[in-house]
Amino acid sequence: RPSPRTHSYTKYNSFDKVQSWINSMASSNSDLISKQTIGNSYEGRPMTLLKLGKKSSSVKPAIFMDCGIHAREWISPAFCQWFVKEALSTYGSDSQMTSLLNEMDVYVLPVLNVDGYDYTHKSNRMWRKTRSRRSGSSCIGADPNRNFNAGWCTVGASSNPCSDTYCGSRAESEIEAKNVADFIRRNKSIIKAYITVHSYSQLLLFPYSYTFELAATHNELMKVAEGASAALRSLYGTRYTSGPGATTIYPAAGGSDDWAYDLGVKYSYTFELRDTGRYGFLLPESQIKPTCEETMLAVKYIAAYVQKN
Ligand code: ING
Ligand code: ZN
Repeated sequence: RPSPRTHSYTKYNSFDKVQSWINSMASSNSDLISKQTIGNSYEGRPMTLLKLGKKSSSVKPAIFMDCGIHAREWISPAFCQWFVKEALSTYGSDSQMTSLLNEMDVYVLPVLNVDGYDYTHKSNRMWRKTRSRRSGSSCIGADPNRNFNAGWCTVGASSNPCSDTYCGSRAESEIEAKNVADFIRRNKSIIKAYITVHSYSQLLLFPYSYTFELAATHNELMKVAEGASAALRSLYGTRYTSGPGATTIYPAAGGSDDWAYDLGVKYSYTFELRDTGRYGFLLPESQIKPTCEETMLAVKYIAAYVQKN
């Protein structure tokens, strides 16, 4: 059975519900899934990573995907949950998923900013940042997607702790960003693709955001993004724009995709899911299913490309 009977994939689940779902998924599907904690958050919550893939005696190449780096972007963790469910329930019947999980491992971090995500459910729905405290300011948190070591705090980020795009006191000052960066550095030789899921704007972004310079493999990144966007659009007609972050959304330093790319992860993408602003972060639960279904096609497109390259 791919999921506990009580879990809903078409609701925005609380951190506690996601955490118990992670635990029961990992214990009831042990031939295809395992979990590991990559560290704890500032407030002590576990950051639990799921590893999907057929067990193998040889070292498999991998894809890393995180959701929920920004607390209020609730459709993002909903997508990671959907992805895990779909992967497990279509393995063995969908030829692409079967081949993907036979040949590669997919690491899924359903909620990166665990403290912020919990806070959006309990106190402030529009919170974006982490929940770290610092001396000298009563403002809380830093933007985890300005905290990676990629042109850190040079553009599109603030050094004011009260700003929503506060870059932190130094690169990886936020333990949640450091835990992810440490995992990716440790597994650098096997991680072939990095995918990070945000909302909203319907964009498929790739490096760079911290500079207007084009990535060394710009043409290939663009080709794969356009293929993925076309696959997404084929289901319900949802239009995505593809391109480098700096010119497609705005210049911003310290993003995880730029950092992963410069580390050597050749395929590095940021999704900005539905919608284009009608509901924004408050995307109705009725849109979870169609959004996840169409996004699956784009992620599977990227995965298939990575698998054969
Ligand atoms: N958008 C991203 C943000 O962190 C982004 C855009 C992507 C910036 C990649 C830098 C690098 O601002 C949202 N909606 O969070
Ligand atoms: Zn975001």
